Amino acid sequence: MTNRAGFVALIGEPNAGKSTLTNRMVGAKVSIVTHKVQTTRARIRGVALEGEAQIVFVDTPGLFRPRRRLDRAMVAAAWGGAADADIIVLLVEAHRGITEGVERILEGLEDIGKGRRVALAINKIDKVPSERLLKLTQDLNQRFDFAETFMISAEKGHGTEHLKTWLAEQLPEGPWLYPEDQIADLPMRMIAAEMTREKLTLRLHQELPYQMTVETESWEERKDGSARIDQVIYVMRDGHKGIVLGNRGETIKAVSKAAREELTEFLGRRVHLFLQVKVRPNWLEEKERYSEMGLDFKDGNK
Ligand SMILES: Nc1nc2c(ncn2[C@@H]2O[C@H](COP(=O)(O)OP(=O)(O)OP(=O)(O)O)[C@@H](O)[C@H]2O)c(=O)[nH]1
Ligand SMILES: [Mg+2]
Repeated sequence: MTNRAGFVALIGEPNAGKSTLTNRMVGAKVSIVTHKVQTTRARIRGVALEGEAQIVFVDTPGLFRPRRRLDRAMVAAAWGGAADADIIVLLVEAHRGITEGVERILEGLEDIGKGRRVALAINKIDKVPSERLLKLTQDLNQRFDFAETFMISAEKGHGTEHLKTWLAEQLPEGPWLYPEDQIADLPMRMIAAEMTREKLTLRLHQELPYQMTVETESWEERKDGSARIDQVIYVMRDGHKGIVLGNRGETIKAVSKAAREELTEFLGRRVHLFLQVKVRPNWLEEKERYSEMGLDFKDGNK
């Protein structure tokens, strides 16, 4: 049998379930997930095997109307991921249907989708009665020439195996792109920062998750086999620092505990995690913050 390999970009509106699907396909948590929009900020590659095929899933930031420099860099990263992929899968939320945001993505696909296969995955089918799905499938296929339509629940796992098999069949023949046991292509320090950002996002309200970033400052391997990881949480105002710390440091303690537990499981060894909060009013305009996130600063220019 010949090997197959290639890139599959998952695109869609924020919150569509792209990261949930990436993790399910890979069989491990490589990309963070929250109930809030705009969780993923950069392209996250997760590697899955299906028979003779190695499928490199490219999880992307959600596509929305950008306002800030960070938003623009995120949206550019998402379209860039689609433009580099062998296959694009557009995720649409079953219960929300064809929103204005979806319409805009379909317009973008007219261009970026040219010359490559674009599949449609209607996600979160567990949230709607199945009668509604047929109509939505028809409407979407009238608007764009999808190679195939899948009805899935990324969270529950419905229909995802079928999608995976199909994707494996469509990929070009060729050698695998990563070693057989590799599941992610992101530096460990970034994965670790993402885990902390997820725990923060889950606990902070309103705009705060969008006004902070997390970076791993140092990573020390200790003789006893454990790792000491120091991270900085950048916020924009003094008031935000107080909220992140919480009453008597409760919030940061809970975040640190949750992130440490997840990291310990991911690494399979003991982790000492130290978090520090720094106020940096202008971090959204700093080039270095973008490279730390895996984003192109230039993409944020108007
Ligand atoms: N009910 C249901 N919820 C789902 C399903 N898939 C994802 N979700 C939930 O939808 C929310 C968003 O999921 P994510 O995977 O973070 O979505 P995303 O598209 O990566 O979002 P961004 O990174 O913000 O663009 C989370 O609360 C998930 O648990 C599904 O099939 N059914
Ligand atoms: Mg995501």
